[in-house]
Amino acid sequence: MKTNTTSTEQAILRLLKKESHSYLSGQALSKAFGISRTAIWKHIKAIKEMGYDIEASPAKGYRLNLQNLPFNALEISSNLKTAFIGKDISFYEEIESTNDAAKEFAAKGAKEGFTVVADSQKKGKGRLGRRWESPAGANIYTSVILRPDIPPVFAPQLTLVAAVAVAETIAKFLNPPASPFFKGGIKDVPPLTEGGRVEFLSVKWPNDILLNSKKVAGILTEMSSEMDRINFVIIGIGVNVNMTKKMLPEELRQIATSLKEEAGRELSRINFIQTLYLNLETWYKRYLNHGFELVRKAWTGYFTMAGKWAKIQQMDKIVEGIAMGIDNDGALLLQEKSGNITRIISGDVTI
Ligand code: BT5
Repeated sequence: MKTNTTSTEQAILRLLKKESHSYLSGQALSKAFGISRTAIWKHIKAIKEMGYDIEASPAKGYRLNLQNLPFNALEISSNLKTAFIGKDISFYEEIESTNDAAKEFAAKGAKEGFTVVADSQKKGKGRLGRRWESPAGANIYTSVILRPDIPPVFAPQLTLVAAVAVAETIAKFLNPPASPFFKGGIKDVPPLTEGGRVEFLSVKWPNDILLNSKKVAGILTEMSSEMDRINFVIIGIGVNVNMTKKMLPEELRQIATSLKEEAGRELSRINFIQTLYLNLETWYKRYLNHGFELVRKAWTGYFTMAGKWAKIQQMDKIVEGIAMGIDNDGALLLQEKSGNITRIISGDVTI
């Protein structure tokens, strides 16, 4: 599928969107753009190749179906309310890994807020060389370049910043509040819970988001730094939006889920990623301006595992104890049988 548009195609699309309630004749378009009807027809053909659903009637003209807009950079950018995240988007139908691509862009000097988005990944990455299943046409795979002026040791806190942003985005789509934000652009998002079976949303330390105890999103933070300063951080986010269980390998079907599986209906990936970028930007700015405490509080609000017995698989050992929450640095606090409280900096948690 074609993923880039010329400026004329973008202008035609804007007009088609504005006039989507009725047909626009080839003649009217030709007059509006000062080009022949054949040229218009060619542009429309190119726009259709991008996945836009345009009805063409020889008698009436062209009409765009707004209900079925393709997932691409142009749609993600239109009406995006952020100041810098997603202002520049590099979009791919298929890519190895958005994190790897973002790293290359960052190394070449891409600005803070530059994002990579893909419809599918061939080598989607989890932590420690694990694989992130990334089927096409259903989910969100995006990587955001950040250049925070913080000491490198604090970088893991950014995973928690992103986790709060993802959890908040999911929460908004489950039950959107009548906030001013929803009045501006991302309106008409119906509550996902209607007819669905969403019971709870939780964060799992350090990088998972769970819906009804199954993984719905994961975050992979990577960094390039000197001893005392960060060159860039890549926040990679994968959210299972409209994926069905069948799109996953057998062994993941019990532990993974999607918003659609839990809520019982499709969701607009465009609306979702726009909200996600806005929430990420808001939490990132809050973190830079006010420190980690606000993030810690918000994250703790989604941490439903507090007080539960947890097992932490680390590189060389397993630690067990009661999950207490996170400390001021973002480390997991675990009360071991002896009563000692251990700070966990890395590892995989099972409850
Ligand atoms: C993660 O790793 O959860 C981080 C996932 C980050 C993915 C994004 S997508 C955009 C960006 N580009 C990339 O290449 N990556 C990032 P981890 O905690 O290691 O979890 C990996 C484990 O989750 C796997 O071993 C599976 O058990 C499970 N898993 C794999 N694919 C999944 C999926 N689509 N949904 C839910 N669970 C999945």
